[in-house]
Parts: sequence; C-alpha cells; structure tokens
Amino acid sequence: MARDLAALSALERKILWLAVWMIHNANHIRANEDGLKVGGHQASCASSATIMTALYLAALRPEDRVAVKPHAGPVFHAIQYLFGNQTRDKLENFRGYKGAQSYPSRTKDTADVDFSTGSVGMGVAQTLFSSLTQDYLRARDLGQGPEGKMIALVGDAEMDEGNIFEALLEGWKHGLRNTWWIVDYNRQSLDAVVREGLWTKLEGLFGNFGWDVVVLRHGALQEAAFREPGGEKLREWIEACPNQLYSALTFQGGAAWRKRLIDDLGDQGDVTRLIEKRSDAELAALMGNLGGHDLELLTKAFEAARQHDRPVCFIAYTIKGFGLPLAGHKDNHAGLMTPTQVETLRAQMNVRPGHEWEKFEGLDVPEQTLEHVLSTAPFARKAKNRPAGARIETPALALPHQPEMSTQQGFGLLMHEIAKRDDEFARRVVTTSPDVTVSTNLGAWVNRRGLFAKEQLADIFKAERIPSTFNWTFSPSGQHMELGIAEMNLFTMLSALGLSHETFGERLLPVGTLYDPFIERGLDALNYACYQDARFILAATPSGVTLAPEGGAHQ
Ligand SMILES: Cc1ncc(C[n+]2csc(CCOP(=O)(O)OP(=O)(O)O)c2C)c(N)n1
Repeated sequence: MARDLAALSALERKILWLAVWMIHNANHIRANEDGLKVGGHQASCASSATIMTALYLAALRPEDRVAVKPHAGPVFHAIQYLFGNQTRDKLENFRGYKGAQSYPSRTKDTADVDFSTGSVGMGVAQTLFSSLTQDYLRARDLGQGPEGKMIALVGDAEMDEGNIFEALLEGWKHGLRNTWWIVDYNRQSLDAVVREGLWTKLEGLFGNFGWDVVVLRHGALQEAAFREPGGEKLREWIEACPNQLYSALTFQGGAAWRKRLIDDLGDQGDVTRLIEKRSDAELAALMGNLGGHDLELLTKAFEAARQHDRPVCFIAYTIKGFGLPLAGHKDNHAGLMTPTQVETLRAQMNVRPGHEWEKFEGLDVPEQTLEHVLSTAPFARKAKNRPAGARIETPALALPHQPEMSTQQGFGLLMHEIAKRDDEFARRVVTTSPDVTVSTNLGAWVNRRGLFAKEQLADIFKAERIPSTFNWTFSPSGQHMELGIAEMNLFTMLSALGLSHETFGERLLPVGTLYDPFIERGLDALNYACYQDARFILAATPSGVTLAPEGGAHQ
C-alpha cells in the first residue's frame, strides 16, 4: 500500500523526539526521590526509529506479531502513544513505578506488547516458535484470516546469543515460514564496535538454513550519489570502510568526512567534485544515509517479503545514535544527551517549551494528514485488547489406579487416558519434548495422537512391518511437537504454545517433558515463559532431584 512518505518521515522525527524526551524527562526533569540512576538508551532508539516507523506505520498488518529489541522500548512506547494506545502519564513515568517499562513487557505494560524482551535473544526465538505454533493451529483449521508474520527487531550484538542459533536449527527442521528477523545493523554493541564482516557470516548462516537474506545497505541518497561521475569510487570506499572508522567519522561530522574522503579518494576530478559540491551538512547526511534509515527502501523491502511465506533475515545498516549528537560514538550505548544537547534538538525539531509531549508539535505536515496516516495504518486495525481464546472444559479423568507405581508411569498412564478421549479437551492438548518423548513416558500418547508435521511423513519401520513399540508417524493432525535436544528450545516452544490464546485467539493445552536435571539448561527460557504469563504444564521426570540411579552422572 502506498503511504505518504513526507508524513511518514515527519512522524519518524516525532517518534525519535518522543523517545529522546521520554528518557530525558525520566533522568533530568522528573523528581528523583531516591537519587538512583534511571537510565535509558537514546542511541539504541535512534538507530531503530526508521525501521520501527516503517513497520508500525506502514508494513505491519493486524495479524502480525512483533518482538522489539529491548533498548528500542521508548520508540515502541512513542509509537503506541501516537496510535492512542499509550497514555502521556505512562510516558512521563517511563522506568518508574507503573510507568512505561524499560523494555517492552507483555505483563507490565498496558499497551499491547506481543512479546516481552529484555534478556536479549529470547524475544527473537519466541517469534520463531510462535510461527511454528501458528502452523500447528492452521493445520487443524484453528485461527482465522490471513497468517501473520512473526517479526523480531534484533540488535546485531544480540545475534551472539546461543539460543538464537538453537532456534534456527529447529526452525529449519519444521519448515519455518512467515518469520522476519530484522537486524538493526548499527555495528555497535554495549561495550564497543562489532567485528568486521559480521553481515557476511549472517548471510551465509541464514542462507544455509533456507532463509531469504535481504541486505539493506545504502539509502536512496547514497545510491543517487553512486550514479554520479566518480560515484562508484565512493561506493567502494564506503563498502570497504572499517566499522570503527565509519562510526568515528559519523560522530565527528561533515568536516571530518570531507577531510578523510578527500585524503583517501581526492583525484582533482570526478570524485573530488562529487565531495566538494556538497556542504558539510549535506556530506554528513549522505554518509549517514544507510539502508536502515531510508523509509521508502524499508517499506518496499517489507512489502516484497509479504508476497511469500519464506523466512527472511533483513540486514538493515544503521547508525547507533542516528540524528543525535551521540551518533557513532563507541561509548554511546547508555549515553544520555545533556540538557543543552536536548535543547538544541528541541530547536531543530521546532518543539516549543511546554509542548514536548504534543503529538504533532513542530511538524511541517498538516495535522489532518498526520492523523490520516496514523488512522489508516493497517496496524491501527489491530484490536486494542488481546484475544482471550475460549475456555476449554476439563473433564474428570478416570485414572487407572495401581497399588504402587512410579510418577513417570503415572504420568504416562494419565496421558494415555487423555489420548483415548474424543473431545475438545483432548484435541487441544499438545505435547512437546526435546528428544526424550519415549523415555519420559509420552510413548502411549504419541502412538495414539501422532507426531506433528506440516506434511505427512511415514514411519518406515511400520511400513516395513518391523516390530517396534512406537509409531513414529508425522502428519498435520499429529499432536506432539518433537524437538531436538535443546532445552532452551523446549521452553521457548512451551512459551509460544502457552500464549497461543493471546497471540492467535486459540487456546492450546501444552504439556512439555524433559529430564529434571536438565531444567537448568533451559532455565532462562522457562523464566522468560513465566514472565510472559505463558500457560503450560511441565512434567520433569522422574520427579526427584536426580534421574534415579543415573542422576548423578547427568549433572
Ligand atoms: C541476556 C542479556 N545479556 C546482556 C544484556 C545487557 N545488554 C543489553 S543491550 C546489550 C548490547 C546490545 O547490543 P545490540 O544487540 O547491538 O543492540 P543495540 O546496539 O541496537 O542497542 C547488552 C549486552 C541483556 N539485556 N541480556
């Protein structure tokens, strides 16, 4: 859908302003009774403001769900405020008691957060398992309307988290679809500048797992300059420039760019002319015009990706601190703009003192147009309240009694009883296990209800009439999600299945099993699932401190 670019770009500036002001207000203006540091991440917000604008004001559909990188929290809150889903009061109380949360939180924020973030990597993997959950639902005709994209805005340093890679492999096994990971490639982490060429590793990795990779490196200004005489030399220079140097020159500004470019490329000819015909400000704008700051490029790339269901990794080049005096400085992660710097920004943004929170203050596009752009954004059609998913009646189960039995055995018999039922309750149960299905006594359940896969996959042993206790047939009607041995994946899968009623409006009754000594291998994801209020049953067998006689050797 064509969107009004001038209005979008005005709103992008407003979103950045509100995010900066929200953090500034919390740190420098609001009364601070205990004297403790408040904090906030203006530079991380600035690098993602264009991507977030392109997503929420143009690309997102009501059925899409998003995990926003934690430090873009204020950008998320600002966008929700513009849409009327967030109050000024909560923004003024950002990071305070009952205020908008530091990092988007499903349970503590009042605006509709799809997936909480905070512990980096967790929200990213959650989108992948949510996509598998969506496939599971659709395979049994649950859920209506178009399928949603499960989207993560990912920090480039976040890509170091191991759980992301574990999830990628699992996603590949299940034929992952409808998942977008947008890497905010500002080439800075918390401590420093990231390694050169990280994007080539990401490109290879995602390509290997069957994802499309879309690299958004240069914005329209840069592409236009490359078409000028001498422009190709500039492109080569930019593409070869080490991350640290690019960051440092960005921080220093137009005059520093000019000196360096002339030193490296000056030819008394085309390239010199290309550089010299621009003012310092124009040169700085040109060098900062990376793909992740080009609204039109981003919206087109997202629209193109919506035409198919393959998973896509977007690598969007950005500048940490873009548009702020913090831009590019390696220490900018938790850096806060000084009151003087905020005053300068206020002047640049035409915001009058006392009007800082006004939605359209100082924008050079008529208010009516801005209102129209907001109210016609497809995302605005998303219901303000999450779906709840109908309640499922739980029947009284006839439990087989034995005078003496182990907890494992009892669990297996209980699941077998459920498997025999032909009712809505049994149909909504979904089980999952990280390669310990058989040994955690889910065998009888799986024999009756089958393993889930989008496509039928026969059990060749069965077809060949080789005797086996277990029927290992996969089909779209199967009710067991078999996972590889990765406990982080188990808990993230449970987190996604256990939020199905709120993510997709269809309630599932998930049961996960694992060996109890290995809960610790996935504890962070279990914690994350509980923090998000995911509902599931966990059966860690044998229920004891050890895995029976072999327990000690499993520690
Ligand atoms: C599991 C975990 N470890 C450490 C942190 C602390 N931390 C927060 S952000 C960050 C660096 C993030 O860098 P990047 O992902 O590139 O994001 P951006 O630069 O866009 O803010 C770190 C180490 C965290 N939030 N979660």
